[in-house]
Amino acid sequence: MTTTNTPIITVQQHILEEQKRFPGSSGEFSSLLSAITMGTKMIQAKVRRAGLSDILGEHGDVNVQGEIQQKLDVYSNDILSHFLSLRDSVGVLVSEENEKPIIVHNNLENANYAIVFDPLDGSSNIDVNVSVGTTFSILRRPEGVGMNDAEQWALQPGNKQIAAGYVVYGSSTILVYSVGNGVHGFTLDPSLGAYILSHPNMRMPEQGKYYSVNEAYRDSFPPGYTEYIDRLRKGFLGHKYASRYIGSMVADFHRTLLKGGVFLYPPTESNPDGKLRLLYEANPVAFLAEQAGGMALDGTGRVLDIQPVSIHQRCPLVVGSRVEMEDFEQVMVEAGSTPKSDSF
Ligand code: P6P
Repeated sequence: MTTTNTPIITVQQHILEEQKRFPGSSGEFSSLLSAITMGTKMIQAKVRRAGLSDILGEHGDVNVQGEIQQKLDVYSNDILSHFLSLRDSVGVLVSEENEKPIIVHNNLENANYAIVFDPLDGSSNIDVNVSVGTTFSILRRPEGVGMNDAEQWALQPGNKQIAAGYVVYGSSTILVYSVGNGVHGFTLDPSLGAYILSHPNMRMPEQGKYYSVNEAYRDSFPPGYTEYIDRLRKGFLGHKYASRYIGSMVADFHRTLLKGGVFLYPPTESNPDGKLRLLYEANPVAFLAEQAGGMALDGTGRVLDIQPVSIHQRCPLVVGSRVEMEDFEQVMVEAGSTPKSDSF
């Protein structure tokens, strides 16, 4: 008899249960996810001590994005790459921090997965103690594609993801993931060093009260976006909205998943294709949003249907509750930005 009526379920136990949904899988899937859980536990330990171990400040190098790397970026990338490379089932790694894909096992026949990840999203917020996060997406090697074409392992539309998730390093450390069977959240208990199921079967509210966008760029948003944001500011469909913007996509999405509403990163003058990366930012959250009953659009259609052409390509992202998202879609159709579709 435990001291509580609520079963204590670790993420490892949960993954094993989910694993049963993949007939014939030999535990490689749970091994993959355990690499991510182990890596993020070590990342969070550094994040929690960032102010104490002179790890703050810039690493000095510049990453493929042209951004000055923070030391935690580098550490997080090294840690996740290390643990994932230990898994025989991993063939290719694609990280925001690496210009090219990393070929992990080019001679193992069961190296059939590509893991796409952003080791530390929101890193510009590290030095001011604002929540940051790790995102990941798991793809199966496309039929007939070998190691000599590593990019093709990752250049698949988001609807091909077999799993995706994130870890948000906030007031607590929470892992959220889905293997296509709903969305589940686990809170790290630092005293146990274990992720414990805290948010089973997460559902995004049908409608929320927050909208989330960097309004400083408002004047450069394409037609439709400002009209939509004005509708949110004035309130529609019966209630007023409040604005929340953290500036870390994982944290802004996590709030949207829990409370509903909408998060937007539209095209801007400096980022005409949007700032967020399709493969390891938009796709994972779009997968989770849809699994939780929400929607994710890029202003012209469904994010998960975008066929990627380069591993670091950007895309606009509007993600949130069904009510707000259907309204967004309608506004964009009227603005001529979105082709009329009957799929929503
Ligand atoms: P802006 C963080 O640097 C990030 O990549 C996302 O996590 C976040 O949503 C976005 O950039 C914030 O960008 O232009 O509003 O500062």
